[in-house]
Amino acid sequence: MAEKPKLYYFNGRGRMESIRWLLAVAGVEFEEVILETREQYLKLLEDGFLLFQQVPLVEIDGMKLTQTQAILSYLAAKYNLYGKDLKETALINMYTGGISDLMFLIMVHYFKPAEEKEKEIEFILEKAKSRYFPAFEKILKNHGQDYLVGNRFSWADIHLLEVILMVEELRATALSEFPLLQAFKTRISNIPTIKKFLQPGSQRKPPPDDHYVATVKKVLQI
Ligand code: GSN
Repeated sequence: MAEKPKLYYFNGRGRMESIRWLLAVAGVEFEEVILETREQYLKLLEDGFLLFQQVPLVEIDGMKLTQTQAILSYLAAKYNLYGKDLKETALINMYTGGISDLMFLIMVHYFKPAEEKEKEIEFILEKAKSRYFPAFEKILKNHGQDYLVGNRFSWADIHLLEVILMVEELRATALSEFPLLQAFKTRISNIPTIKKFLQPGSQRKPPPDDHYVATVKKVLQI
């Protein structure tokens, strides 16, 4: 039997969280190596595991993969969540690219000084509600299917649900003007592997706290 994928990252979401989501939703068990110290990171560098001296790192199928996008594309293709042809894959790339841009805004705001955070949250919510959510509401309306691409479940659906939940953590009412996204959220959350991942005790990480931010800064010396 193939070994379980091994994920090297901090004990928090960051760039690894979408990888955890994809694996969990595909029903794949994975192991995690949690980086807590500078020494662990330096050891990975010394061993030549980090091509560009960066994490996330995922050991899978005899490869040591870095670059989040490359890892996600590999997993999406491997687990049949990447469309039925090149055109569907292009749409999935376009949709997930936009979602990742919004996720990145959320991810980095946790690292901003406390006095800038409120303003940053308002900026993120404004972008979500005026740019990203209307785009996906329109896609769902025009496409008229349960899923974003084709008529089957894909990585785009997983990624959209992940970002919806991230935005709702910042403002619980964020979806109030987007009825199709509300229905999408309910539908996708009920897919058995997702339902399981959303329950306590799964490998899903909580929103970043001060300890997580301090650990990342300490390990990377940033
Ligand atoms: O998407 C990717 O995996 C890369 N294009 C960027 C990865 C990256 O920036 N990793 C950071 C830590 S995770 N969060 O942002 C990292 O390892 N930074 C150390 C460094 O020296 O760049």
